[in-house]
Amino acid sequence: MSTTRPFLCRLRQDKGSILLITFWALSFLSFFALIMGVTARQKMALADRLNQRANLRVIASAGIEKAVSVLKRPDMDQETDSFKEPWTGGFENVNLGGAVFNVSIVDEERKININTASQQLLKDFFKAALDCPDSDAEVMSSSIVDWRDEDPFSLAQGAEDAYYEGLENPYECKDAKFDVLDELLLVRGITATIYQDIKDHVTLYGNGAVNVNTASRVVLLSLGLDEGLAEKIIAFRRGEDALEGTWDDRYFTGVGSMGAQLTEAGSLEQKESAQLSNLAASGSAGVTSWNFFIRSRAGYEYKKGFVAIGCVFQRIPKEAELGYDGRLRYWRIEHGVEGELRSRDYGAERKAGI
Ligand SMILES: [Ca+2]
Ligand SMILES: [Ca+2]
Ligand SMILES: [Ca+2]
Repeated sequence: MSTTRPFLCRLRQDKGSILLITFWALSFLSFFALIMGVTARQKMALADRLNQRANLRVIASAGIEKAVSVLKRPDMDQETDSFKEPWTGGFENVNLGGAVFNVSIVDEERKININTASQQLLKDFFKAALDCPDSDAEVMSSSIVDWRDEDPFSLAQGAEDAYYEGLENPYECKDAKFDVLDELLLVRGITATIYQDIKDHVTLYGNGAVNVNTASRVVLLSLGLDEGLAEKIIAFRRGEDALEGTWDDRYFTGVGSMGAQLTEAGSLEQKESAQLSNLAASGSAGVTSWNFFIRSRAGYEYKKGFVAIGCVFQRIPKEAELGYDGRLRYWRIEHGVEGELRSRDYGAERKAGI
């Protein structure tokens, strides 16, 4: 008896220890499996998202390709560019690979080129776009000129190193042309709010001649035309149905013939005729567009993510035949979910931005 009892006790203790170890081992394995499961699910979700993004990127690129092929079509009049051309309006809700893409195309020549515009043109632009006091327009336009000119001498209301180096967070005046539109935010007098108000009317592309066939009311006013004449130009372009981008739209065949075309379509006052003569003499207007901002946005109908590509395409007429070649001058990719931009990558000529 005395030898059997301790043996039985030891056996019971060993069994208890084995059970305890087994219990802990099972618990650990279950926990490990749970962690593995969660990690695997996260990895699968990430892979799915990356896969989706890669697909959307290809689909958004297809939208850019489609826009470029339209812009290179050989059946377009190379002497004029207007809203009558097939690129106008872009493309809406194109289905591809289970997703949808939307493309907008805007010619850059409808805008004011901040690298080439004179101080007076910039001043008139600020007054037209912002309805601001003359003194504010003077400061912003002079400061843009000082920002891009190579000299260190400030215009009366402009700004060079002395101004920028006196700021709380000092920096130097660039003394070179704008590489990206965002640089405007560094120029004296241009706040984030003002930048938002003007960014769709300004460009870095083209030779500075604004296309009167596509320019907005604000840009037409900046060119020294009065409100009444700007309205007449827009009404002429829209045609009988008063809508832009429809079959009955009209266009100007040259800046010098605007007066005659407007007179034929209605009436033109003497002072308006004088404004058009000044415009033709200034060389700041034209009837053609060569640079186009294309934005292609792809997304799935029932999923939130999107990929958007923005680029500037410059078309170049072919030498021996009709139609165009071209080059991409700027490329930007954005991806995110609805209402929230997650990231932004740059490619192509990153410097020449919008
Ligand atoms: Ca300067
Ligand atoms: Ca200067
Ligand atoms: Ca129309």
